[in-house]
Order: sequence, then structure tokens, then C-alpha cells
Amino acid sequence: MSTPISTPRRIARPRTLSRRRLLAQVPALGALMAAGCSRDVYVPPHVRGGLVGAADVLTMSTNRLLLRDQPLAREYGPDDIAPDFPTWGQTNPDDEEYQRHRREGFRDWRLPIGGLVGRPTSFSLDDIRRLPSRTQITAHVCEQGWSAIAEWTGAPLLQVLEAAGGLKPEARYVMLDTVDGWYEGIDLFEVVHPQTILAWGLNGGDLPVGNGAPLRLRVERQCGYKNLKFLKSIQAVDSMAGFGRGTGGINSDWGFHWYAGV
Ligand SMILES: Nc1nc2c(c(=O)[nH]1)N[C@H]1C(S)=C(S)[C@@H](COP(=O)(O)O)O[C@H]1N2
Ligand SMILES: [Mo]
Repeated sequence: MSTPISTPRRIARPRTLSRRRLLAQVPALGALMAAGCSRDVYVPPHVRGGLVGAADVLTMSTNRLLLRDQPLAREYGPDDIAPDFPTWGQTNPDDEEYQRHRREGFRDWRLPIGGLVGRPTSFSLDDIRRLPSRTQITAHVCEQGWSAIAEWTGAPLLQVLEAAGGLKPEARYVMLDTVDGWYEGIDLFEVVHPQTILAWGLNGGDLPVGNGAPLRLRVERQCGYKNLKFLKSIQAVDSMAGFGRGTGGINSDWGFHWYAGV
């Protein structure tokens, strides 16, 4: 399990990733955004016919308007890393299967990738660690009033999906499930974003249990709660309506925003 971790790489300038290159990665995303930022707005199902949730659309469109030439979240240097990254929320799921995997060092753990992908499959932790990885030093911003900088290493979500045959053209969102029952949906913009990674490393070591071992989502331009820990399965979907209360995630089911951009 001790795959060497690539040395932290600072992004010299956030603009190294152009909007054009980002769009080039997925045709569906291009179609979504081609007409300009005004079209780059997901209207969550619960917004229809009411003001509730309109803030989602506002924060999302404002955020994406502001970031249209600079789609990467800021990356920091090694000196900025917090000495003790907090563990927050669920830190050790009381789940029999999870505890067995934990005892066994996640040897037989697998992540199913299903839904609208070319070849539904499942990957071991080693499979995912063997994929090209990305290391990024970013600020985690929890909606409950704290933030901390850490170095995350993992496989870009897009790489993982590609390894499962790629997204089918009908795919609009990726839903992620966790061991403790949390789930969140992210749209294609976040799915193909180069800083959206399934992280297996924190600050140069394995991802600790308290921070979501063996694998967690890092979706760097979103609040803490979107960054799911203890990933259990992933599926590509064309609608988020059939999940929970249909708002796009457990946090929005509870009344937070589906789009949690900071
Ligand atoms: N599965 C799961 N993911 C989760 C949570 C959780 O309780 N369960 N808490 C979220 C919140 S609110 C935050 S701020 C971060 C905390 O991550 P950390 O424990 O690595 O600090 O995880 C997020 N992901
Ligand atoms: Mo949080």
C-alpha cells in the first residue's frame, strides 16, 4: 500500500488550465457551456416553481461567472499546510463491513462504478492508486466555520470514470454514496474538473480513517460537506430526482444548498 506519492506540485498560475481545454475534455460539458455563462446553470428540481433553493442557482452562477477565466481553486505551497488537519463529522463509521475492511487494511475493499458508464465495474484501492494521480494543496472550507490547508493525492474522478469505459452521452451527474449513508451529486463541470479527485493520500501518507479512508472525494471549489468521506459506490446518472428527496444530495435534503460553492 505504499505507493510513492509524487512531490507536491504547485500550479504556477491558476490560468494554466484554459476554459477551452476544460471544455475540450467532455463534449457534453462543451454543449452545456458553449452558449456562455448564462447557460452554465443547473436548476435543481426543487427550485422549480418556488423561491426555495433559488440561492443555489444564484451562488452557482455567480461563482462560475467569477471563475470563468480561472476555473482552478487556489493551490498553496507546502509551508501553508496545517500541522493537524481536523477530523470532522463522521470519523469512524459503525458499519460491520467497513470495520472488517479497516482491520484488513482495505485489502479486499472495492469501489463499484455503475450507471451511465461504458463498462460498469469495480476497482480495488490498488487499481485506483495505479491510475495517474494528482497532488494538490488546497484549503478545505467547512460551512460550520473552520478551514484548513492540506495536501491531497488521488486519482482524478475523470480518470476513474474513463477506466470504467467513460461517461455515456446521457450522463449529466455523478452520484457518490458513502458507508455512513451520506450521498451527494455533482454536475459535469465538477466531474471533469482536474481538481476533482478521489483522494487516497493526505499530507504524504495514506488517508487516515478519521478523514475518510480508504477513499474520499475532493471537490475543491465546494464547501466541506460536498467532500464526501468513506466512499462506497459511484454512479453516473441523467437525473438526481430518484435519490433521497430529489434535491441532489443529503445536505440539500437537510436544507443546505445543493451547489455548495465557496
Ligand atoms: N461520509 C461523510 N462524508 C463527510 C462528512 C460525514 O460526516 N460523512 N462530513 C463532511 C463535512 S461537514 C466536512 S467539513 C468534511 C470533514 O472532513 P475531515 O474529517 O477530513 O476534516 O467531510 C465531509 N464529508
Ligand atoms: Mo463541514
